[in-house]
Amino acid sequence: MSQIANRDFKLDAGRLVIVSNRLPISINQVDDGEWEISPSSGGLVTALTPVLRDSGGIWLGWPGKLDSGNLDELLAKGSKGTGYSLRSVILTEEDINLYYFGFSNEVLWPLFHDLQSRCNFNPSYWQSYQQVNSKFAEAILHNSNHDDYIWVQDYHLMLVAKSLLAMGEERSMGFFSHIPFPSPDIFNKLPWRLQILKALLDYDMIGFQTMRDRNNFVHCAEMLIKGVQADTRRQISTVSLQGHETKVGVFPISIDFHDFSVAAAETTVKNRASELSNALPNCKIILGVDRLDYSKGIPEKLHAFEYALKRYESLHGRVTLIQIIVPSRVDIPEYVNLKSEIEGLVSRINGKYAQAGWIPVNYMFRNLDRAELLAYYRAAHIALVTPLKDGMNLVAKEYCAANTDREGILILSEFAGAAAQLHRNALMVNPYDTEGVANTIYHAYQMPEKERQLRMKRLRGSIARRDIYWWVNLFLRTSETMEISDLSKSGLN
Ligand code: GDG
Repeated sequence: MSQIANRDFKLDAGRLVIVSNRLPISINQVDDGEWEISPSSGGLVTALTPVLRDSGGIWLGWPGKLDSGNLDELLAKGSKGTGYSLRSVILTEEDINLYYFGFSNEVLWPLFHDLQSRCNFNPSYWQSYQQVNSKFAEAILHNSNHDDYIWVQDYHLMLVAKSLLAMGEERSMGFFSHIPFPSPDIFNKLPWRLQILKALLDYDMIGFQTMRDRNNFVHCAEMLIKGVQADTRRQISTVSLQGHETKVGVFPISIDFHDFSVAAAETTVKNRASELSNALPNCKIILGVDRLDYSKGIPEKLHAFEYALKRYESLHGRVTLIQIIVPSRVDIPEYVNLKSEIEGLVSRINGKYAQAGWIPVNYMFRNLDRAELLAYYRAAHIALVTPLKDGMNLVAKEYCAANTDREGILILSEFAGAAAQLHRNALMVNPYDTEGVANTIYHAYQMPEKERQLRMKRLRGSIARRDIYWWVNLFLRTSETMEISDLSKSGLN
């Protein structure tokens, strides 16, 4: 299987140092006041673990809000058995408010998702963003040496390479952007656009999720920075400024396909999926799983579902939308308003269309455990993944991986990064087109088994070939010495 072949990467020399806003751990205070720590178990952590372990690597980030005198001891416990160590960057309450909630989530997040009217360009956020990026650079300086490869994750930390250089230090550094990169028209609105672009060019390599993002970045650099030279003729572009060359490539992130597929096939998950289906007799399940975020297009999805019920009476009593929303950033007023808007829409739809024995929208606002999530994926006839803009969207890939009986249909927004890879076999929609999404729901509802199976088989094949291990290997290999000819063999094009 290709996913096994994807697991064989080793760094040539030095250690791998992963840097992210949060450490991959969860910390809870138990009844007696003691802190309990456990490693997180996402696909990214699983895929990075072998390379981190083989190189004796380090993961560096903010441990979260905790008040423990024994942080080092706690972190040693948290990484026990993983083969790598955890190092903390301590952030104050003010850092979190200004750098994280402020600059990262009220400036960069909305702007990079093309939602500039939601931005709050508060200058004190920018000050804090610079200071916190310097804190991360200092932590890298103290915890790494010249042979190490430093891989920085995501939009919270775009200035880290620059901050390190300002300290007179150099490291080999790569950056991966999990979120989209906007077009020049939108990026230009950022008051600190030049500083951010130039700082990104201090990395040796930058990875984006899609060609769209990479092209946007290169266009922004060419338009805004005097003296920049870009070469985009090859799979991996280069952007040079004042003698420093940055490789810029496309590395679509993925999931541990094999693991999802095997876990979804377990008897307990299968039985739970049957229970969920049996609880809704004669009904096809349409599933939405989204973090509470305005970029995910949840109200737009509900409008489209409502429109489908209005236009196609034959759907009444025959489909149920199960919408799972994972609580997120609930300290930000915009997210609280979004939650109220969603709840208002759910109650309007149910108030209008519910009949004895049938509720059109089943709404959950909570975290499900993994087995329960897999059971929902398995039970769903249709997944409705309609972000207004998304770096990738892993839910789309997870749904397919869990669909071991190949019966399901993926309806996917053309503005999700995943669309670049999955558009041929998913049903593609424009999430702003209420009528179009409603028609696609009806089309999916009626799709014959043979077509469903063929589409799902192809979706699964393409996700299995380019799983999370493929992603880690491709990024790290490219950052070392990989030649362009090798890249085409790796299936990026
Ligand atoms: C950012 C980018 C990019 C969801 N509900 C539950 C649950 N989840 C898990 C899913 C999935 C993850 O959360 C959501 O990932 P997404 O990719 O959909 O979205 P973001 O959180 O916005 O992630 C995104 C990603 O980074 C990676 O680069 O794809 O575009 O925005 O893995 O499974 N997990 C559990 N219970 C739930 O109820 N256990």
